[in-house]
Amino acid sequence: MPEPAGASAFPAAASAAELLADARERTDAQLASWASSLAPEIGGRTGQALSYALLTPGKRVRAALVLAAFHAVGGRGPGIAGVAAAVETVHAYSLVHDDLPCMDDDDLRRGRPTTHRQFDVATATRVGFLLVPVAARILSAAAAELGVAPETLGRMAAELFQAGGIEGMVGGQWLDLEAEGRSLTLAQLMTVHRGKTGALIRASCTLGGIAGEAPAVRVAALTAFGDDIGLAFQIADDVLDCTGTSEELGKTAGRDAALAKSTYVQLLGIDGARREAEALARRAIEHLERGGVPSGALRTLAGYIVSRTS
Ligand code: GRG
Repeated sequence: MPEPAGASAFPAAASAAELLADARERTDAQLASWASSLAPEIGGRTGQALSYALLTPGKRVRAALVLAAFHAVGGRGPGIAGVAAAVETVHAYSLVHDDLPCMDDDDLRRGRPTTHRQFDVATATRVGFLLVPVAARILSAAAAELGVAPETLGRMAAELFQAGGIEGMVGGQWLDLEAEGRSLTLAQLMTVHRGKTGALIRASCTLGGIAGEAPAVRVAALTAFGDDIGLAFQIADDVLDCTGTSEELGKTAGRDAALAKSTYVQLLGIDGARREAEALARRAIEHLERGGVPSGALRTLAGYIVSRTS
C-alpha cells in the first residue's frame, strides 16, 4: 500500500538508532505542537511545567514500538505519530509522579532536573494529573487523523488507559512502593514489573496493531510480543541501574539499591539478569513469527531493548 502524500516513509529496515531517531522526530513534533497550545490554555507556572514535562527528551522507545507495530501490520498514514505521542504522554506523566518525593524522590530525569525540582512539588503533582486527559485528547485527534472508526478509537482508549491504570502501570507502581525494603520472589517481581513498566510497553505494540486495523490474531501476537519485551525492558533497566552512570542514564544511577528495592540483578546476578532479558526477547520474536506479523523493525527494537546502554 503506498504511503499517502505528506507521510515520510517508515524506515522498516533501519538500525535501532535510526528507528528511534525517526520516532523522536515524529513524536516530538506532535508533543511540541500540543505543548505550545496547552501552555497558554492552562496558563502560568503550571502551563510552563506541563510544557517542560512534555518536552524533556526521552529515548521514545514506546513511540518507536507503536510505529513499528503499525507498519508491521500494513498500517499507513502520518496520524500514527499522534498515537505514539499519546503513549509518550502517559509515560511522561508516570515519570513526573514517579520522581516526586512521595515516590522515588529523584532530582534528575532525562539529563535534566525533575519537574518538581525545576518547579515545585505541587506544580509537578498537578502536571502529572493534567497529562492524563491530555493523552486522551492527543489519542482522539490521532484517531480522527487516521480516519479509524469510533469503535477503533474506543478500543485504543481502553487499551491505553487500562494499561496505565490499576491493572497495569499504577497497580505495578503501587506494588513496587509497598515492596521497598522487602525481598520479593522472582514471581512477585515479575508481577510488579509487568505492571509498572511492561503494561505501557505492551500497550504500545497492541495500539499499533489496533490502529492498523489488523486482524485479532495479529493484534494478539503484538500483545504477546509487547508483554515479553516489556518485562525484558525492565530487566535491562535493573542491570543499567547498577552498571551505568547517572550521566549515561540521564537519571540517578544506583537508585534501586538506595531505595532497597528487589531487582532482577539481586535475584539472578548481572549475567543471569542479562540472560533472562535475552531469552524474553527471543520468545517475543517467536510470538510475531507464530502470529504471521513481519518482525523486521520490531525485531531490531527488541534487540536494542536488551542491549541498550541508556
Ligand atoms: C499512584 C501508585 C501510583 C502510581 C502512579 C508514577 C506511576 C503511576 C507509575 C510509575 C511507572 C514508572 C515510572 C515505571 C518505570 C518505567 C521505566 C523503566 C521508565 C524509564 O523508561 P525509559 O528508559 O525513559 O524509556 P525515557 O526517559 O527514555 O523515556
